[in-house]
Amino acid sequence: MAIKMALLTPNDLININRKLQEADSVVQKVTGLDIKGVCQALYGTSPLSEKVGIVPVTSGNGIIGNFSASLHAITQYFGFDSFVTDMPDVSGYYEAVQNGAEIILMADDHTFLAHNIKNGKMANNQPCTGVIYAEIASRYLKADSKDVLVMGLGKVGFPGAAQLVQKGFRVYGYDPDARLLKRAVSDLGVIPLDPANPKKFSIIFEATPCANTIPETVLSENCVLSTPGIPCAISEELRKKYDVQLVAEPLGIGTASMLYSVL
Ligand code: NAD
Ligand code: 2YG
Ligand code: MG
Repeated sequence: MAIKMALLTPNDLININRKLQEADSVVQKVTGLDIKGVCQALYGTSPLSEKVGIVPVTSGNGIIGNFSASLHAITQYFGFDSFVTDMPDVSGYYEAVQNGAEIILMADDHTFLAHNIKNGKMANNQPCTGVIYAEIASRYLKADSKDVLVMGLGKVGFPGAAQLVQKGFRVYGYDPDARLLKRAVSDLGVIPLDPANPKKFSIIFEATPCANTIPETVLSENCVLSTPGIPCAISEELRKKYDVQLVAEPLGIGTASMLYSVL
């Protein structure tokens, strides 16, 4: 069975270093911490130049141009000692371990993992991405209340919503998939957002593969929108109109969360 999923494209990853630096300065402005600082606070860890082996994987839709090179740039940015293997797949894994990798990073179409083969810890990109984007949103220094909106309650959104509930926020949520919305209500105590009775938020976390998922009715002036979703949840026009502080980056923030979580 073919499962529809949103894969990265080489174009999403162009200028990854610049995108990461720009995201880092927004995170600093919003939270007072940089991405490293948020990861450290979240997991209580910090890198000591751990050696990371990045293994290209050819299965399914195959190699994504710029993916391994972007992981190489991202891991260096966060203070890891990383390399991309020459060979892909099983031969690449063998090469990574043979060359001293302590942490393996690799992805097929369904799973992007970090595995620390020294301490046994393993991380999955989807929950790690949800948790870090939610954590960044939750640290908004100028939030006007404990109310947050979560748009999209799938593989990334649900763990992010759980993080916000665990931190004591009042979490409003919406997903057009009624089963997912129901699960978030019953498992997490999420309050369903009533589209007929909208409310304004100063903190919004979005995790959907769709554009324009944030209606004007929920935006407040200078609100934070923390979103890993591709394409972006908000139009440039609405972002400007409400002076929205947008935290959005295609790969680096989620990867940092995975790596810090396995240290
Ligand atoms: P998913 O399919 O598991 O969940 C997405 C959810 O969004 C679905 O439940 C869907 O019903 C919901 N949705 C669709 N339209 C909506 C709308 N208008 N309002 C509210 N909800 C809506 O996908 P996922 O694995 O959670 O990934 C979400 C997005 O995050 C994708 O675009 C994915 O590529 C991206 N992603 C980015 C990073 C990153 O580092 N930036 C990392 C992982 C995933
Ligand atoms: O090794 C390669 O080049 C490919 N096998 C990588 C495949 C990655 C597929 N996953 C995605 O595109 C993302 N949805 C997950 C990555 C998180 C950042 N959005
Ligand atoms: Mg990211």
